[in-house]
Amino acid sequence: MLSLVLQRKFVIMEGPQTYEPLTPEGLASRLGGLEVLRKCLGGVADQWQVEEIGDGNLNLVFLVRGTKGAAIVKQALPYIRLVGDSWPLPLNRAFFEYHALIRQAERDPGSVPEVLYFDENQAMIVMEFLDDHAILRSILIAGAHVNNLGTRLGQFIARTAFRGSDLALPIVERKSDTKLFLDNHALCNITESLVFTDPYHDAELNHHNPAVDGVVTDLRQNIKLKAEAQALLTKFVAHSETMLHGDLHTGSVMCTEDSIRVIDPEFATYGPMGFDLGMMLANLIMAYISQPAHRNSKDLASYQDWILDVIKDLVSAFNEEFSVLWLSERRGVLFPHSLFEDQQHDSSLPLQAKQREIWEDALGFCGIEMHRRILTLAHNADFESIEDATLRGELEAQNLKVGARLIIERQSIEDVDAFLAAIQITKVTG
Ligand code: ADP
Ligand code: SR1
Ligand code: MG
Repeated sequence: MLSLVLQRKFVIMEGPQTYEPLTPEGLASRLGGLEVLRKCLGGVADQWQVEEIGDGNLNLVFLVRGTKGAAIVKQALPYIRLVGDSWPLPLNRAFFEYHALIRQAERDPGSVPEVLYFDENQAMIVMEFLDDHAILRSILIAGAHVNNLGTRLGQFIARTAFRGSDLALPIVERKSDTKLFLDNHALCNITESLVFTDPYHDAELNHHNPAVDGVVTDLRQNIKLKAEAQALLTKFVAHSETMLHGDLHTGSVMCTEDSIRVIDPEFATYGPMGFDLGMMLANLIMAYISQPAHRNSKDLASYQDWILDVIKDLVSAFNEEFSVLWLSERRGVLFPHSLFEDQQHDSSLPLQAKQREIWEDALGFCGIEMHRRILTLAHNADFESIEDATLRGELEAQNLKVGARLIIERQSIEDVDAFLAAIQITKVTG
């Protein structure tokens, strides 16, 4: 099927080189001359073993192995892989992914795969192969543990949020980065429609389990909910505050038992600080809510408790790290020391207000993400892999209701304990 779409149908002239999708058969001859790849893989290019391992919605991902090592070659396609050529998508998403990866590496060293090479014309990034790592979503479905997961994710989100913003960056750099990433409008537009808007009406590519029809009708008739979802979208489009990963779900994190890396920031844009936090919380909650379908009754409670601990660690690491950076790296144009510390005036009041705003936004974005993963085009395996249709319907319904509650009540959910209480309103057992 895939090889059909790869047949030279998309040969696009862009600048000096001709864009052409890579194939497993042609990759070695096309990239064999790349010094950086030869060094990393060793041996001669015609002995490289190439496998297309992409399981994402958008791009080609090749694992290339040589005698000495391995590397990942990721290439954008001029359309959405999940849908096909009826939905074109610009190749420049690879450019934004590359720019986001190098900034994330600088702002939180060790958090992302190292970029080895970037070819803008071919929309191709060559990067470090995360050997032995698995996608976090599969880890959570399988019931495995990752040490330090919540803490590391919380630090990543805080560091990238803080260090990409006017709290930290020199004003010229922040403005030129904002300009650069706001050009990623095609991918932002997917988020704007598919994530924020489509759950709340009968959009063309939507699909959902008929077992949740009743809940879906209620959601779509709830004017307050739709208004709040649009208020959150307004924040997403109009609050260009920091460089976001933009698609930070459990499928964008790869782990071993002791290592945690974030991948796939092609949706990077400038947006509100609570967005990545809310997306990640939503995906952890969906892992939690779907557990009764994946665990036996002996392991269910302890594994769900572990996920709750991960969520608590994440929120507390985010807040701690953000506070540390507020005190130690606040060198941007916002909340300058000249107004606070230099006058022996405490800056913890504006810090708390900022953290409160981020938390409230995050809860809202969290609810939206919980809705779109059940109702629009791109569902997630946490629910999609549940074979028992009745149980799946019950869990999806619970997920939808919790999402609505988070969106509507976000201003009164004070802290992580109140948040965790809200996600446990309806218990469904396996
Ligand atoms: P897409 O943008 O299409 O969603 P991803 O960047 O999510 O593609 O990559 C698809 C899959 O390829 C991931 O789920 C993962 O299994 C694998 N992958 C991506 N990057 C790496 C990497 N650096 N090391 C190992 N595997 C990777
Ligand atoms: C049509 S793209 C659907 C989803 O896949 C990506 O991974 C993003 O999550 C996007 O919303
Ligand atoms: Mg992707």
